[in-house]
Amino acid sequence: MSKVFVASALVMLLASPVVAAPPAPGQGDFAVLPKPGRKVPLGKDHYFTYGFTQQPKLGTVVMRVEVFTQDGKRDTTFAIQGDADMPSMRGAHSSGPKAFALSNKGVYLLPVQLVMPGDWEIRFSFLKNGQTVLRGAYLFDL
Ligand SMILES: [Cu+2]
Repeated sequence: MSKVFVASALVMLLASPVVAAPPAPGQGDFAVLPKPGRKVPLGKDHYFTYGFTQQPKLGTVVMRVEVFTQDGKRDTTFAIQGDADMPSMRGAHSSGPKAFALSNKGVYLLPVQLVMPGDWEIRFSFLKNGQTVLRGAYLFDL
């Protein structure tokens, strides 16, 4: 890895925007999402937040997504899918795309199986009226 690459990667990290970044190598058309807890634009009229309900650990963890209109009203009209996998062993533990379930409070929830330590990725697909609005990936280490 060259010094120039490291320096430019560091600059990109420090200047990381709130909007989803362009896809990283190996991410297909899934944009790399901002950190959990941030507001992420979702189409023109919505944003969402996401994050695990607890610090992730080996076993079953729950990913939580909340969607809001730009003026802050909760929106439950999207269909959201999540697919967990390890990028370094693509396909070895893939859950395949699974639908998030809507809780009574209008929170989207998805149980995720984290079966070994290492690098993980959750790919989110947001659909509205059958159309894909956003595809984003959350990368983290366990
Ligand atoms: Cu693995």
